[in-house]
Amino acid sequence: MRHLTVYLFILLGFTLNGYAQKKHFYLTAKMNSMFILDDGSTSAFWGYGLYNPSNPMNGAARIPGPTIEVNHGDSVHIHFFNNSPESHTIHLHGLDVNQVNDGVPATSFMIPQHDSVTYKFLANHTGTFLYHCHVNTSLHLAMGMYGMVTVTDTNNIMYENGPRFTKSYNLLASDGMRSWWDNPISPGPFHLYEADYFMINGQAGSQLTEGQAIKVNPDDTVMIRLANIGYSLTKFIFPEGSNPIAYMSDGRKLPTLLESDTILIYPGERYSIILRPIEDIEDFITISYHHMFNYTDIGMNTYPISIDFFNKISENIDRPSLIVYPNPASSQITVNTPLPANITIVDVFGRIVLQTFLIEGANIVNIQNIANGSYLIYHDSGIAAKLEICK
Ligand SMILES: [Cu+2]
Repeated sequence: MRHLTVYLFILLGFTLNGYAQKKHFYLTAKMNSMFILDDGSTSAFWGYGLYNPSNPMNGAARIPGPTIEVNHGDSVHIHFFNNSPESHTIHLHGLDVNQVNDGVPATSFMIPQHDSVTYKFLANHTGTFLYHCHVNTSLHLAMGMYGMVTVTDTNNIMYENGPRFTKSYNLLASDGMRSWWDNPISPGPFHLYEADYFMINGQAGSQLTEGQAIKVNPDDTVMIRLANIGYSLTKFIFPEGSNPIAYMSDGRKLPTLLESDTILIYPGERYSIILRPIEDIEDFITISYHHMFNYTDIGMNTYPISIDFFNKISENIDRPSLIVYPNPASSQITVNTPLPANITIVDVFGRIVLQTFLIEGANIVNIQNIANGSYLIYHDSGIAAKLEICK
């Protein structure tokens, strides 16, 4: 009977786990690849690509390597085939893997030319991770051997009891040194690496076009996975009113939410943010790249973002503003509204903490029962304001 109970628990566990399954990826490494730079010229690089398992020699590489997208609970198998003269590995950066699957040559093994291996791991944490080659890392990574790993909950929840999102985007920052790309045979010494080409998702400058814009429609809750696999410190600066909130870093929930329009990301770090916009925006996220020793500004990219926050009613009114004071507030606020309507106070998790009807003009709203923290006040007409509660 006890055995049956254990068996039932295991069975139940698998059922509750939902859609967990085996996911297979076929990744190759290539060294004689070419890609197009922002100025229209081409450059050599080394990188990862997908191959068809029926013909491992056919894969083509790209910068960054293909994103390994899996669901929480999946058992992930990466079948790696090295189609290049140098030895390589796949190091699963930030993922809980055992030593044999870690891709660090000193503690596991390298994959020589035309050899293959299957790296395996269980995607037991949602979040944003990276992978890169760990052979002569300074050179192989700078040559382009990296990519992103995303682990997503099937219900689009960031983590257990975390916020829900409806849409997500990935922004992977990286850099390169053109003289190394042109002549990878004698790049050293490694400390002379000076990045002079800066990318987001393998593209730079004018290659980052409107077509790739982050688009937020009125019903969207957008998550953005930010990561840096370059050798520079990156600074992501969001337009005012887009209201990014970082909930996770390095594949784990942050102990304190980070609410800032500027997010600093050091090499190897990742942040998962959700946008809680309070206005319409047609602008850019600015990504600046800084030297790791002296923090000088060495590069910049802009990534288009388009937020359609206002609902239909608001299109007919003359974009009035919602005035809230005092702010920060402790026990009550005055909300000055141009139109009679409902207001909804929402916390950073998107949970409604108060909803009340307001008349035109000044209204006093009691907030005594709301805990300290940051909130957004949405007005039915489509306007909104930030509110800090501090008792
Ligand atoms: Cu390598």
